Amino acid sequence: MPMHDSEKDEAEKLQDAPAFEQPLYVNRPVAVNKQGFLSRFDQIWDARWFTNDGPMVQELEQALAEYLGVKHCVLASNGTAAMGLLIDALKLEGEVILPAFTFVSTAHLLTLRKIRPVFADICPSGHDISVDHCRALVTDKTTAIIATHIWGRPSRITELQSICDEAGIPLIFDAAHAFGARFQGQMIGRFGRAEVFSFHATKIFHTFEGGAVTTECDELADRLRKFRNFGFTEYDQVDCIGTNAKMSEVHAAMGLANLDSIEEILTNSERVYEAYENGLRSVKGLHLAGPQSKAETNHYYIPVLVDEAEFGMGRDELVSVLHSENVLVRRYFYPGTHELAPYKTSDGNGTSLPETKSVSDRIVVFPGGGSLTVKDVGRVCELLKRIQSRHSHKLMSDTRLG
Ligand code: T4K
Repeated sequence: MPMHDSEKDEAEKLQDAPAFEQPLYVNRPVAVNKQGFLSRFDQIWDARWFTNDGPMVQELEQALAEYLGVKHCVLASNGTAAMGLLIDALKLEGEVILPAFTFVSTAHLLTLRKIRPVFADICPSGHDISVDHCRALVTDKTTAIIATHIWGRPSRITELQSICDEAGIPLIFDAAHAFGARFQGQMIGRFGRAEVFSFHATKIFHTFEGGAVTTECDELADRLRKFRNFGFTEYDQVDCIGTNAKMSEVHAAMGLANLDSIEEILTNSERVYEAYENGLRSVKGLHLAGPQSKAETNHYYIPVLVDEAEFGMGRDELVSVLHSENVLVRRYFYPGTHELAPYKTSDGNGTSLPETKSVSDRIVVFPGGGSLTVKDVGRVCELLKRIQSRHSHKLMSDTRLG
């Protein structure tokens, strides 16, 4: 089929300047309440109280506990430090089950503590940990399950809780993606023995760097607070081994400013998600991996599966074309953690996780959430259609030449 002039123009345009003058990043940090941050920064400056469980940290802990509807929120310097505190406070050992399709930080924390990470496969529908595989992996050495609420959507909480109850082990959630998400109408943060958030700059709610453990358990919260401050109980009393995982006042100030704007952030995120939902409907072969229930997601992530046969181009080629157009999509999470160098050679070696492999080979995460506009999304979806049509014309003319 010959190319029309207008299509030729488009094709040439695609080859010249990138479609977006400024890069579109995946999860570019939300920056909505500068004044709220600066006024708190002034207070910190005047009070000259910069860290060590200061007033802003205490205020943010209380505000977050209220917002999430949970008894305790223990802030930490980042999400990985928060998960480390929890693993130590619960005295985990032996084996811990976690999904391979997640960020690598938890596997590292376990391995550094000589705990064996046992990688479970995921459900093809939600990309969350497979309940059936978890059940099959529990042994008498298993001391916990750490499930990730992937893409800001709740895991299958009820089913996982019953496996843990039967085995007499704690259920922990990596809620790094899931601030603002809900399960059965209640905010994520109050489920399992504890949940762990990342408040990294790229998360929907952030404190520049930061994290938290949330729990209903008084004793666990006390232990976490001790562990995050070198084991100190009193001014000069240390009654256990601990570390430094404290959050500073400036980080807490950013959290308070963002919490003031959380409804606006969540609403924008939902608008952007819906714009992708509409726009991608007309792009054959790109499938937005939808949540189980739209009422339960925070809408912050735009995970898309590429069907090579339908779209006409494989995932990796699409990523590289989009990068050349300044749409800096990411292959989160590729490869599965069990296939990363440190785990390939350890006990993870040879583990076959077909769903993890299938999803991680096809997934591409688009810029979404906080910093994007609905108009940007429209332009991204138009660009995708142009890429698809240019590619199919190129294939046809190559075939003819061949
Ligand atoms: N569990 C899960 C499921 C997680 O996703 C994470 C972290 C954790 C646990 C651990 O929590 P933390 O210890 O991190 O609190 C990023 C983040 O560093 C990491 O926090 C995050 N997950 C992971 C998925 O992504 P990179 O290496 O991919 O980030 P980077 O620098 O490439 O940034 C991502 C995008 O954001 C880029 O497109 C650029 C843009 N960006 C980034 C920063 C930092 C900006 O525009 N401005 C910025 O300031 O790891």
